[in-house]
Amino acid sequence: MNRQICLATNNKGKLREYREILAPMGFVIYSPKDLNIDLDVEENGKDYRENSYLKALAFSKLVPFPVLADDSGLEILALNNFPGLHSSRFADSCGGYPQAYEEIFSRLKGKDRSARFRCCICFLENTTAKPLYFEGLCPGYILEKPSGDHGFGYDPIFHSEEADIDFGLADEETKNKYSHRFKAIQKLKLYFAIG
Ligand code: ITT
Repeated sequence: MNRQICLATNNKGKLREYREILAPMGFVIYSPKDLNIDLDVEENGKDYRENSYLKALAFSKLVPFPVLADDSGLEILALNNFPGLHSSRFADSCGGYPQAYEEIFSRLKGKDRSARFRCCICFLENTTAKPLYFEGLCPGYILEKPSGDHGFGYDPIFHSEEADIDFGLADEETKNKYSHRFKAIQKLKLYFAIG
């Protein structure tokens, strides 16, 4: 497997995590910025898979490497998996993450706080290749108030059950042992028999 990969994301938090997880295995992860690509793909797929494929395909047309795209989100069970596929857009519509946290706290009053992060990776060797998908889940719950400022996105309001830590307090190494992203990457590694 070619160990030079373009990560089709404009999210710096995702980029950091992929590098941290894959660099020790000899992968070189190029960001769109590294390749002078300025592209914002419209995510109008019906689910995480479709969105990850849309992103992978759009970038694959522009780069000479295989592409990995990540579509992910926070799913709150009592809110019918909201914000889910719309996690990033929901934060934008609230005016930022701190405001999105408050909105979630108010919608969750008196409700069960179980939640999970979900990640779907699309690996695309080239524009005509069959896309490969790898998924991971990270179960936990929504905190009563923000805790810490590590990670990105909704990490400061999420407690990971498996890691038994608030992701906002977790160092990268800890989050990357339990996260939805790590689990999806593990499946990709198994598929390609990467040690
Ligand atoms: P790209 O599409 O450019 O990759 P994005 O941030 O828009 O960047 P998504 O559409 O996949 O990516 O939205 C994922 C959102 O889900 C992300 O912006 C966060 O709000 C949330 N999210 C996903 N994984 C997360 C994690 O590990 N920690 C905290 N929030 C996460």
